[in-house]
Amino acid sequence: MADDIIAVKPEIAATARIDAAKRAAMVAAEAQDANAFWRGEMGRIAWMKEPTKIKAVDFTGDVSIKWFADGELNASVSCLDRHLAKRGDQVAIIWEGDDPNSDAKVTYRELHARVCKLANAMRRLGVKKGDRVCIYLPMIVEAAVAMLACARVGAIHSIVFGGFSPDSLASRIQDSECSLLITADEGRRGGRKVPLKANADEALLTCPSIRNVIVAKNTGGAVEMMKGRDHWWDAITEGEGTTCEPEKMNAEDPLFILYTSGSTGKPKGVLHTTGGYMVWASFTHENVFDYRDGEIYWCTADVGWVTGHTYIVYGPLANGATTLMFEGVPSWPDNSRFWQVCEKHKVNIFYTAPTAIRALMRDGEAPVKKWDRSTLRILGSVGEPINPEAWLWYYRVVGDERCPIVDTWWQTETGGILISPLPGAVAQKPGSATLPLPGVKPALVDNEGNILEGATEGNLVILDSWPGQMRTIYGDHARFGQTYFSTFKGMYFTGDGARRDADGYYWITGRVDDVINVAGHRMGTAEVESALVAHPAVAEAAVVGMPHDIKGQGIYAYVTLKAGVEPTEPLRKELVAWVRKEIGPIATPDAIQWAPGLPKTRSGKIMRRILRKIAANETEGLGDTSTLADPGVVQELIDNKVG
Ligand code: 6R9
Repeated sequence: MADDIIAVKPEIAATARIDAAKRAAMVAAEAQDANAFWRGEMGRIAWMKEPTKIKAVDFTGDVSIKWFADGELNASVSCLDRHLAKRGDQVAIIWEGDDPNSDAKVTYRELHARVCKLANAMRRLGVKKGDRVCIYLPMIVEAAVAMLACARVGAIHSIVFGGFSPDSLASRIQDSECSLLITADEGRRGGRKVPLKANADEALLTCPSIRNVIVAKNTGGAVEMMKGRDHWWDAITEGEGTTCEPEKMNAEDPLFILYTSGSTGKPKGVLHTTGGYMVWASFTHENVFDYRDGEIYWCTADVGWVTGHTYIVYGPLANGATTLMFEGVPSWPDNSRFWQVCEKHKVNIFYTAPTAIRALMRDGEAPVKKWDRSTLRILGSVGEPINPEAWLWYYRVVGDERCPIVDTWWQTETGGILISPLPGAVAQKPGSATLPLPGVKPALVDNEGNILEGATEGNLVILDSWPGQMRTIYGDHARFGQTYFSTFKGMYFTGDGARRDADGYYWITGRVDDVINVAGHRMGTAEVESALVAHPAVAEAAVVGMPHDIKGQGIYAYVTLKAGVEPTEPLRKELVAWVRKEIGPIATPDAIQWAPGLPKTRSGKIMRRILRKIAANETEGLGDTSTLADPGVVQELIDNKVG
């Protein structure tokens, strides 16, 4: 089944922006002269001063990545101003609320005015170019307005997902010393309320850099407002004008920071700059989704993740698209919500995560089939490997075998899609992200960094830069080089493993580092471990991913309690709740096993390889355990495996 090939249908190739011949020509042109190729693509965004320099990249030494370095622009102009003449009255954002009876449409002209009003208010509060602004908002139009208003005044936004805890919010604000926080009274998800302002108040107890807070009224729930610090959005923007001079930004000035998990330490502030990111967002959104004027495009991600940044806001708006923003969840009020929204708003392009597909698959075809999906043309997948079974269900049941599926592999660090089929050009294989986009040069290397040829499996690296690549880790350029360019000298290391088949297709096999992917959300096992050991009853903890039918991976924690503490069911529940509170609900452990001891080498290193195998019930081939300080603990853990 995994070897199925679904050829590009002739009628799709005939009308697509890119067919196989065009793709081949693009790949060849970029390989021959990258500068000329990207000079040809840079006109897809609006420049105040056109760049004369295109690519200046060095993956060695201190690592320096620059694109369009002498160009000047403002990202909000590409997303708003330049569309006004032609599409001022076109809907830019369709907002669909958590409550199926609430929705809204915002035209490009209205969006431009709202962005300018907020940008003016921000300037009045003293926000200047280069300042960091934290955004902690639910999926409401204000989130897009806040992002673009930051871009307008040259402030660097740092969005923190609304599901994160006060602690997680605080550490992100502290790391980049944000001076302004933009939040809402409450969020809504699946019929429940999320106390965003209350969380923010708690976080701000330890965030002295924040001078002002702007609060959007969303649910109308009661919140505390601190005099002098907190301002209602409506009040502070009320008297402001609907035009605002855009700050002139250099192409390499930062656009945003987004924190993401790595294998060690605290989350890293991934920094993206303006010119290259915008070109990449526009290029990939248009070509991967074969976007056509007038189409309704829906990406179900949250703006708190990179997918929301690039494929709800910057890419679609740069391309003058109508982008749908959804506040709710796929399972509420019932499990046909996605398809009901597709019918209601006549969605043409639908982009979601495998975890959602797997969850909906369980309920069979009826909830899908009862809604009209005839407007759908392209389906997309992102966030984790999609298993062939889920792929085929998506293809057959949701897309009626009519819509190509683009399985898009990329990362927060890559800014946009790197490996994906182009719907009119590349035959699909269920479960494979297929081939790199023009200009992207993946390779597989062994653990010594030797490049492997042909059909093989190895560590996925990218050999050369593309415009949307991250430029640094905020405030820690040394860690940037260390994390991404030192494992395999002179290559960008993705942290993923992959297989390449005889057709050159890539099959991502998952992370090869200590990052786990739970329902498409990236998490460092180290973060969950440090949350656990912060509990007074816990002496030591080791966290690994375990296979999970719906979420892809679940969180499995081995916990050693302090001497004299009894392992009880109430304590287990308390620890689960503790981690949720420390990090956020996405980090809820699926299993906690009491471990009187953990398998360690004689030098004291926890043997995670063994713990992963036990959690996955793969206890046959545990490999050599003779080097363990105490080989007896392994059998103990196997005998007491949870679930
Ligand atoms: C965009 C995003 C990145 C990690 C990445 C990989 C996994 C994403 C995938 C995929 C297989 C795909 N991943 N897309 N694995 N097939 N189509 O998800 O960014 O949150 O940074 O996660 O997600 O493991 O390394 P991010």
